[in-house]
Amino acid sequence: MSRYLEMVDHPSHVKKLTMPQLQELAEEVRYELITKLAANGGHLGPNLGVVELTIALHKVFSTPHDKFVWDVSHQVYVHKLLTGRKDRFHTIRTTNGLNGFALRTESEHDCFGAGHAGTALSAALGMCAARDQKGSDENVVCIFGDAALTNGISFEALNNIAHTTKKFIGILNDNEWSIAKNVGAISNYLNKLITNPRYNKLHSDFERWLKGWGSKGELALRLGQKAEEALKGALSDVALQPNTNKDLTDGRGGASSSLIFEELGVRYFGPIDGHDLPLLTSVLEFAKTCDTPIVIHVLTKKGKGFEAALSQPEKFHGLGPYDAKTGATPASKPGTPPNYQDVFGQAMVKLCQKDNSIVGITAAMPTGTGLKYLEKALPTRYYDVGIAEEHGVIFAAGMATMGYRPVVAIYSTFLQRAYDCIHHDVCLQDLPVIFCMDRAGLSANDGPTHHGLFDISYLRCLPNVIAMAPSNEDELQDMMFTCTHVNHPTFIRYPRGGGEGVPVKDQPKLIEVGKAEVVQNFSKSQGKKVVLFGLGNMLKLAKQAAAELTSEGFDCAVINPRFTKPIDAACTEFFSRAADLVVTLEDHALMGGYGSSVLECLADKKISTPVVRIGWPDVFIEHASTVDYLREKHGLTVANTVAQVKAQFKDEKTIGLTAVA
Ligand SMILES: Cc1ncc(C[n+]2csc(CCOP(=O)(O)OP(=O)(O)O)c2C)c(N)n1
Repeated sequence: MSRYLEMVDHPSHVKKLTMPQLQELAEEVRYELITKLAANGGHLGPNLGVVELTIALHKVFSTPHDKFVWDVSHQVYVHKLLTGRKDRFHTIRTTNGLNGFALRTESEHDCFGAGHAGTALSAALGMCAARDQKGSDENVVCIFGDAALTNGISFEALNNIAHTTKKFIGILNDNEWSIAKNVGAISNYLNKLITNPRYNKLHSDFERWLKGWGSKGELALRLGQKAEEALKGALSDVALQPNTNKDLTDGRGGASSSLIFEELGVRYFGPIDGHDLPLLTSVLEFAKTCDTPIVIHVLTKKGKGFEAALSQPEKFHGLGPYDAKTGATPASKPGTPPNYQDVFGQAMVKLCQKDNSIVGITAAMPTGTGLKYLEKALPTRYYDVGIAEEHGVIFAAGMATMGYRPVVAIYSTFLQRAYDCIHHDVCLQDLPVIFCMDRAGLSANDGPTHHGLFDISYLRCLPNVIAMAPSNEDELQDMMFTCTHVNHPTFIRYPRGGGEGVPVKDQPKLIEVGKAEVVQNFSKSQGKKVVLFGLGNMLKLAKQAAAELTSEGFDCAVINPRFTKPIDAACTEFFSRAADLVVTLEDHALMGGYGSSVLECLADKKISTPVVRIGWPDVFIEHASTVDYLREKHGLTVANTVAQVKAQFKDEKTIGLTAVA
């Protein structure tokens, strides 16, 4: 079936194909994406949108010599298929399989890894600067989405391009969608560009500009004219419509234009149809000859070629398994506990209905965080700031100074972007911003870019922080309610996916700040005393380990610490003095995490009880099919906890009434 895809084991093979063959290849790639991703899911929609663009890039440029820098890099599946990874493509996002993002260690064709948005323009510009320093001749092509463009770093890079290099090729892949619909003034501006009659004027400017280049300009002009000819044809197919809207004037006598790019010293070219292969290849050929920074505005359709994905761009941005024919996704099994994100979203609506000072803020993740419930129920209390975590956090700080209780709903890993804002704008001013950190723990299929394993460490060193982790979904709601009564920055971390299945109360209750919950006290049996502090979702594991240890003669206490800052020093001291061994369990990096805070507490109080810490080791944890696989591999299991406890007592003859195994 896949006649041409079969032939492509290296991008150089793409160059050998004729235009009709490339068009066939595009169809085959689409089929491959739709059918191979169905089993495990993935970023189907964005990849269906860049099929022609990626083929054209490989037709015109030559990786690994030339560099493709993809923003977020969730749209590199086609690139993977064309760069010698098609035989492993079905393994993408699974244990030991291909990573779902660009990964330098995976292929020489992946020159820059990513997973977080907004990094591509800076990285590509750095590569251009290095190339210029070396005097080498690589083309550096940066592919960034319309939502990635709204990110602050993208603009920081754009601000620097013209005075850093003469040769920079940017491709603005505009499909009008972030994960949800793209928001904000930049998004509106791009829409104006698409529908702007001034476009034609720009192209005559462009011609004049090319003529100034002498002999090199001649070639460029020939290619440019070819491209323009093709463009004119394409434009009617794309979105160019006469623009009669007076509101779109730009204050300079013309309609709103591509001035943002042009004023930044970057030539703007477009918009062009991103599914027209001949057009794309000729425009990219032309771009190759440009000795001035250039941005090509490419219009694509997220989900192109698959009806279900076209009609539901948000769902098909990234999803689990689906039916390759209909796009239907399996319904969750009856009795499945609700996801934390849904409990969060519904609790937000309840809290906001009772307290007018509470508002919700998301950085382009209304569905992933669950804040979409608030958007629907109380739209005026909901803010989507776009992919702009730093801005979102400082925006929240601003609102807090005016008496509001902003709740920043954010993934743990994306909050890293806003670290200085947490420090300088929220904590230093001791403002009551509430951070609800979803995905605090593993995001197994995504891998290291998305695992939220560092927030306890990076927050715990900041004064004024109050940080906590619920052990179930009801406690999440209680913690949210509690945070609305605390006049300091508060942070709640909870994992991806389902809760524990406990009922969520109608009315949340206040929790005492800094107080742990004693789940199980020592039984005063003869056995060696082990206290297990199981943080957040690890409380369940602590209970299971305690049950097993108890059956082997140990006397166990189990604590739900609730707070990672301040930790409950009195409880920690009491149980650690009483115990022969302390065990801490956390779904977080061991380095600087909750266990470290217990060690510090014990050191300060001169308590010499040994401590076993269970958590993630000091490496970036890889991606895998399941959380369970990674927990097994890295020892976050009941079996390893029990084994480590027993190892502490290996020289003892008995641990109570039973002999040590
Ligand atoms: C810093 C950061 N915040 C949020 C995200 C989550 N995220 C992944 S892709 C995406 C939308 C990207 O949209 P765009 O750049 O337009 O590319 P498209 O998916 O439309 O091709 C978002 C918000 C992220 N990866 N990084």
